[in-house]
Amino acid sequence: MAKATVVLGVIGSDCHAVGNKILDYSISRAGYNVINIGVLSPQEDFINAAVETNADAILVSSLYGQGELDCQGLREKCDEAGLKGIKLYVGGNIVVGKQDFNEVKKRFQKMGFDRIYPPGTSIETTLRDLAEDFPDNEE
Ligand code: B12
Repeated sequence: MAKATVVLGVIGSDCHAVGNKILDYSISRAGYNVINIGVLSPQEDFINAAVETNADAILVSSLYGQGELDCQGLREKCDEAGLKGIKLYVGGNIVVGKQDFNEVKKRFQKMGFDRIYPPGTSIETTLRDLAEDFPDNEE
């Protein structure tokens, strides 16, 4: 495998930009090919970017509390677009308020997400999981 390609963005009507910039910088520096579609991104933009770049993973951020609605159907749309088996990660503040994260995780797993992160997930955790999922990534 050459460099793994990851599509990164903030889904829906969400304009929180700081985490997105940090993820872009850190994941790029760690040797991945990052396609950053930025904030305010509809599901279709994630999918089109992943198809165009033959991506290995989609990393969705959601901070403003509407993540559960915004992420509905993303896995099915990926399948329809020929992105069967693409890794789907989601993180940020993905639900409204403070909820039992185990329950939140189960709901997002049911929606087809492979990795689901609680608020405040560190860059180190993100990079460790990427390295685990893409062990052959070449820097
Ligand atoms: C700054 C900020 C804003 C700014 C954003 C400016 C900008 N353009 O970026 C402004 C003032 C515009 C704003 C607006 C709103 N905000 Co605001 N905002 C924040 C605040 C204070 C900080 C966010 C931030 O930058 N964090 C720093 C970065 C580095 O951290 P991060 O984004 O969490 O990302 C890190 C990790 O989470 C992780 N990560 C993130 N995504 C992913 C994805 C994956 C796959 C992985 C692996 C990891 C990962 O890695 C990142 C880097 O370390 C938070 C509170 C907080 N302390 O988090 C509230 C907060 C996110 N906002 C909140 C809300 C409600 C809003 C508004 C809806 C308020 C309103 N009623 O208008 C609006 C939404 C506007 C919109 N359309 O998006 C709530 C969300 C609550 C919820 N989820 O239930 C929060 C949590 C505040 C709160 N405690 O209530 N906000």
